[in-house]
Amino acid sequence: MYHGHMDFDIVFIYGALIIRDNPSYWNALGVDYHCEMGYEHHFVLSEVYHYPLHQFLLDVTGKWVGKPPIKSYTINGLSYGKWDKNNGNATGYEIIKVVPGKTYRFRVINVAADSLLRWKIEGHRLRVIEMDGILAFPVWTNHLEINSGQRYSVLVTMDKTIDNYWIQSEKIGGPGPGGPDNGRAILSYVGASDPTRMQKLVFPNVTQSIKPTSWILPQLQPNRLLAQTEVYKLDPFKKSDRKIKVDTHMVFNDKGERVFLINGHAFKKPEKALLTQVRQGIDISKTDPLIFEVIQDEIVDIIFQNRVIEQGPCIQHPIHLHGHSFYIVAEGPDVVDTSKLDDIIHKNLLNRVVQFRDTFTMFPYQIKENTTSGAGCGWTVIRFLANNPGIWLSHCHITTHMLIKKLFVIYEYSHDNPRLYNE
Ligand SMILES: [Cu+2]
Repeated sequence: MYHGHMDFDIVFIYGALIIRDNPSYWNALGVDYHCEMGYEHHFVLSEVYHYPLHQFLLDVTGKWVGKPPIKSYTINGLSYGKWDKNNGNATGYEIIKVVPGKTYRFRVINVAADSLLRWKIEGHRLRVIEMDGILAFPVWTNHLEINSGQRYSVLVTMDKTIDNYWIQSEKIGGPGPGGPDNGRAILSYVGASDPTRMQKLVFPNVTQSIKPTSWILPQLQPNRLLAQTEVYKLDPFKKSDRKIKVDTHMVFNDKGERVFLINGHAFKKPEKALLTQVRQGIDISKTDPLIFEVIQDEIVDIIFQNRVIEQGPCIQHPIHLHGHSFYIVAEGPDVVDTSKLDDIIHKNLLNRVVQFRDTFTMFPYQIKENTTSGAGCGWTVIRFLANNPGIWLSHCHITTHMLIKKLFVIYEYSHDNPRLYNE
């Protein structure tokens, strides 16, 4: 996917960026991963607020008012029913025509500014084969749990009665009200009656949140046997050379603004672009405690600690690291005990599958009595190989969190090219 990254641009500037595999490669993969050429479609999930942008920014980054509710979910930019008072601008849902009996690869992309979504197709099973560009051992499911910034591919066989079926995005997880119920598209078998894009819906009941423990997608295991050898340069069992702790706590500052502190600091927007500074020979890691230096070819662990926010509960965060895929090597409730971490990671790697991707969900582990601001809300450790020198942002993919500084920088130093500059 691509999307705007400044302010709230993500709700206006986004789309699918699809890199297709070489068909000869697909033929070698076998039936579990196979769909015929051309039987593909993508679904970009987003959201609309129906609220003035300047006011939105002010409500979130100024004295805390809170973010307005999401009024519409869209699939491929389309939705129905809540675009304005008279519904005059509604374009109606997207209709995807499919050939009965064929197997399709559907790419599902969540570029929503905020929402963790469940995505499903009425009556159809999904075979998940890819997460964030990494091929996985296929897992069967009735729905995807897809967080902001995440991508999946699923194979779906059109083996049901010739008819029209709902495709649905709905909000899961997180505190507060559920999301809007108009995140729909229509799967229409060739030979079925023409569906109307604008039909009023009788919505099936929106089901309640799924507990993190019953989630399906943590089962997804990268399939290292397949030919993506370029991406698997790191054996997750190799111990890290460097550990970076990222301990976040959302508080109110003295102006009444909400702000995320990381290790007690709020990220300062640099006065000059960081890349420019590096090219001028400045060691940017000395300019801000939230610019973490790593050295090319190091194995790096980032330990993310989540905490109860001020005047609020534990919340989930979709965390993205630019420039790298990583293993999610450990996670747990409360506060991480770093003295035992290497052991925990090793046992974890022996006993369960670990995902390899570029955006993960930090689950909001909530210990009931722990509702004081700053109490532990769970932690996650990711492990990556520093094989891509540059200046890389890591941030929460909830845009309002990023706006209030849930972000930091990995400065990946290269001995061969210390100024990151090709003459
Ligand atoms: Cu967040």
